[in-house]
Order: sequence, then structure tokens, then C-alpha cells
Amino acid sequence: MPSEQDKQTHLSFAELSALLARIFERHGTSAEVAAILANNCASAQRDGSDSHGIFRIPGYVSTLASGWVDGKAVPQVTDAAPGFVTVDAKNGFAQPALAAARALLLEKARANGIALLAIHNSHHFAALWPDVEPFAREGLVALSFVNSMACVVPHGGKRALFGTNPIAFAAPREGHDPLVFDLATSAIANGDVQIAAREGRQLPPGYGVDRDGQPTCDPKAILDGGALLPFGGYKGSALSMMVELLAAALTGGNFSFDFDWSGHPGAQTPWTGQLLIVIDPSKGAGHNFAARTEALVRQMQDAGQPRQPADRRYRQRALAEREGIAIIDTELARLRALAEAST
Ligand code: NDP
Ligand code: PYC
Repeated sequence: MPSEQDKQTHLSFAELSALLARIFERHGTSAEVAAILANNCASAQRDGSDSHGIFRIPGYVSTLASGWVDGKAVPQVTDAAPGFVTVDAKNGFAQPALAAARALLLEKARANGIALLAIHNSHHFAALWPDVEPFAREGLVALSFVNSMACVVPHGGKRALFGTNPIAFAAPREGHDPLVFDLATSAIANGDVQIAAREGRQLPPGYGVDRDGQPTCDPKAILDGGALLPFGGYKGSALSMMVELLAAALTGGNFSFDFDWSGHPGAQTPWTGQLLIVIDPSKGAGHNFAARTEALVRQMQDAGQPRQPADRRYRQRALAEREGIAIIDTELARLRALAEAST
């Protein structure tokens, strides 16, 4: 028998999305921004991306209340070069900036075989896969890079410098959902450290250090003045460095160590940049890219790899589409209260 505190209600995607949109709008975003962020957050919750679903709502709300981000910003899109679109997000969220530039980006990718979208002056507080998966559903290959807030010590270093800096990749796969991966370049995403701290779980060794730079498995010690480590030692550190360059230096956004949010208590959204690269594979070795992706996946399966990246999410999505998105009742009550409250 589930205990009182584990009782769940199942919402449809539309119901959850509408509830989240009410929260965003109630706490200071425009209706357009609310719809985009709500769709993103509901997608993460539906797919079991626990660290970037409704778990993030209090952080969005406190950030909006702090005045750190402009929830009503209207992004400014510039056609910078034949293969290059830039967006000034105007201190707003990155997803509305992507939405504003998407049509031009697609047009350029199809015309040239490749196009870049460089977003700066933006806040990305979400999972990255929702930004790339839709391109693969249109037959394109997409990569994205976002930097965040200084909480990762470069390999062998002494102080936090990099963000948790995720990389996402999506490719069409013949007869199947796209092949997608989306991973932090830190040993663990900051959101998952917060969840471990909340649940009283220890982390595996090698994930972080405490405020004195000593290795620790205690998530609270990492969050309280400590820091994370890159995944895979110097290799993950190099990828994180690359993300800083692509997402910040190339776009004109802040490095993860550049901004100071101490004057905005409650601010949690990193004020940085994001790069997207979109490739039309039909301009390459012919029209069989999706079939080649599928051939590679079959070889990986034959080699014994039990599952591909995104398989877990797609399974979770299918379950949610059948049964609804399960939300613990106490969390649902908190969301409903936020939808009625204002800041
Ligand atoms: P995970 O380590 O959980 O997963 C990384 C990727 O590996 C996923 O694509 C996952 O697929 C896949 N994967 C996991 N286990 C396996 C396996 N056994 N075999 C094959 N593939 C596997 O993600 P992270 O903790 O690194 O990141 C979590 C989220 O945090 C991401 O969505 C990321 O974008 C987000 N994030 C956002 C930041 C921001 O600044 N906005 C900063 C840092 C992180 P699957 O999804 O199917 O499990
Ligand atoms: O989970 O590391 C993280 C993160 C940083 C910004 C948004 N999510």
C-alpha cells in the first residue's frame, strides 16, 4: 500500500503543461514565454528527466521574483551570415530565443547543409534534449552546448570554474525515434546532487569535493561551498572547456564564472549562452543517413549494448502517454498553490 506521502495523481501532458504555464505567467513571464517553458518542463517530467522537470519550478519562481531574469523579454534575431543566426535573448530564457530563430535556422541548414544558432544574454535552466530532438524528427542532425554556473573544478585544479555544461546530440534513425544523448560534462548534474541531498543519499566517490577541496560523497558538502568534478577526468574537463568556448566565447554570452548573482537572492538560472549546430545529412553522402544510424544501432545491440541513450526516456514517455504523468499529490498541491500565488 502506498503511504499518504507517496500517493500520486496522473495528469495528461496538456493538463500538466497548462498548470505550469499558469505558474510561469502568474510569477512574471509573458504568456508566450510561459507556454514555451511549460511545454519544456512538462516534457522533461513526462520523460522522467527528474532533475529538470517540476523539480525546477521553485527555482524558476524564485529567480523570476529576484528580478535576475526578464520573463517578458522579446528575443532579437539577427541573420548574421549565410550559415549563422544570432539571438540576443535580452536577459530572458534561452528556449524562447530558440523558438524565435528556429525557422530561419532551419531554412539556412537546408539551404547550406549546415547552420549555427548562437544565443547569448540567455538563461537555460532545463534539460537540453528538448532543444535537439525535434530537429532529428525533421531528418536533421543537431548538436547543442550550454554553459551554466561555476561549480565544476577543471581537472587537477583547485577552484570551481566550469559549469556542469551539457552536450546534447540528436540524429534521425530509420523506423525509430531519433538517437539522442544529453549529458552533463560534470560527473553528475547539479540538479541530481540537489535531489540526492534532499533524499539523504550519498554519491559515489569521485563526483565532488567539499569546501576544503577534499573528496566527498556527501551531496550537502558539495552544495555547501564544495564543487563537482568533471566526468572522466581530463577528458570530461576538455569537453567542458569546449562547451565554455562554444556556448559563451562564440556566442558572446557569459562564461560560467563571469556573472555575479549575489545581488539577486533567490536567483538560480545561469546567465550564459547556448550554441546549436544543425546539419542536413542529405547534403552529405546521400539520403541514407537515417538508415546508417539504424545500422550502427543494430551493431551496438549485436555487440551486447543493452540499451541506447534516450531509450529510457522514450519508454517513460510511452508509459506517460498511456497512463498519464504521475505526480506525487503533495507536489501537485504545491504546484497548484504556486499557480494561485503571486510574487
Ligand atoms: P545522465 O547521466 O542521466 O544521462 C546522460 C545520457 O546518457 C542520456 O542521454 C541517457 O539516456 C544516457 N544513458 C544513461 N545511462 C545509459 C546507459 N546505461 N546506456 C546508454 N545510455 C545511457 O544525464 P546527466 O545527469 O549528465 O544530465 C541530466 C540532465 O541535466 C540533462 O538533461 C542535461 O541537459 C541537464 N543539465 C542541464 C544543464 C543546464 O545548464 N541547463 C546543466 C547540466 C545538466 P536516457 O535519458 O535515456 O537515460
Ligand atoms: O543540473 O547542473 C544542472 C543544471 C545547471 C543549470 C540547470 N541545470
